[in-house]
Amino acid sequence: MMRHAQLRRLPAAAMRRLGPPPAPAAPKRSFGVAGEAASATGSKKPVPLEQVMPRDGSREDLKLLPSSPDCLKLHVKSLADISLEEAHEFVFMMNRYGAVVLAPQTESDPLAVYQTMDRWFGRCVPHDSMNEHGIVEINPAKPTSINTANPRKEHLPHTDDAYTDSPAAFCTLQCRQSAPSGGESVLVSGAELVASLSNEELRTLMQPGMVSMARRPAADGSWMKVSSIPMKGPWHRRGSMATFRLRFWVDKDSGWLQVRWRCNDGCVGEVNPEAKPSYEQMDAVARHEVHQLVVPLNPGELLVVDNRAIAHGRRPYLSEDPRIMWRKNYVGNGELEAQLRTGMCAAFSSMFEGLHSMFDPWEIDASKLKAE
Ligand SMILES: O=C(O)CCC(=O)C(=O)O
Ligand SMILES: [Fe+2]
Repeated sequence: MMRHAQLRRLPAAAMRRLGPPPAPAAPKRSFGVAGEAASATGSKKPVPLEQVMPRDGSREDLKLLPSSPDCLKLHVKSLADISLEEAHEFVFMMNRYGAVVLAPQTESDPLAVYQTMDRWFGRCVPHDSMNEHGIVEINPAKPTSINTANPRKEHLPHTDDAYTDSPAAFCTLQCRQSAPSGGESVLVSGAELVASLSNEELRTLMQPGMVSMARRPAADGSWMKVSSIPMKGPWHRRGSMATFRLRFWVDKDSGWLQVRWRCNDGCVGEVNPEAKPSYEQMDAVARHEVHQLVVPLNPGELLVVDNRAIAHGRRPYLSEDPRIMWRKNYVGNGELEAQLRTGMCAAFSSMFEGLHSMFDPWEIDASKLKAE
């Protein structure tokens, strides 16, 4: 069984794929003397997290996108019938990069692909616009949100389900029709966002009620009421919005740091003034080309993304071009559960100390919440 198969490293293939380290970060800020965690008086100084999340390949467990989209491509004979070798390669690449483009050599039934995906990733995460197969069609002719409605506007980097209490572990995007004028997928490593902060800023962002957001279906652009979005655990309700503190969290079972991200794209409501500078800093990083990996997809190719390590989006394209993507998201409780680790990296560093206590689940007493 795949579940019990050991993850085998493939050094030669790995070396081929690693490529040069990503380009240096764009906006640089100063947090005081680098490496200095405490002053002479004992008061702690903010520590830049780029020190604990080096993006030069020196930290093996840190998921980082490669510098070329070719490195993400895994050629397989058929998506419906993947070999054990191909599955091993897929696991290796996912754990290294947090994203893989599965490129089939033979065109198979586009629905047959989901036999493999369902087996690998388990239960599908429901969406209000999904069809009977759990697939959401991304097509501006029948848009699902304000962000998919307008091709001429880029869909800014985000992680899916960022306004729910348990975002999908894996997103799959199958290209059915690509736009000649653009519409490429855009990926950003969550590590780039975190590395632009100090440990103090990260702590602030993890406080309750820092950012409010909700889904905005395309029909009228109205905010989708939080009552129709699954909410429990570390959430508050403010009017029709969810306000949350867990822009980042540590998975209690794996101890890995996970990201939840949305650029300020119209689905974000209020940002607490305390969190504003760090949110804006990360927003600038996510929008900056130097941190974005542009991934063109051909019809039949399928992009798989670790939704807790990598943000995804889409480049603009001309409205007259047809473009169709199929999105299906997963909980991650399938055959590959034991081999794939979601999240950016292990959070064992002392920089993250004290943050675990914030992840103890607590239930909101719904009767005490007043919908405005
Ligand atoms: O259009 C795309 O490629 C991405 C769409 C997307 O990210 C979404 O609907 O959540
Ligand atoms: Fe998305």
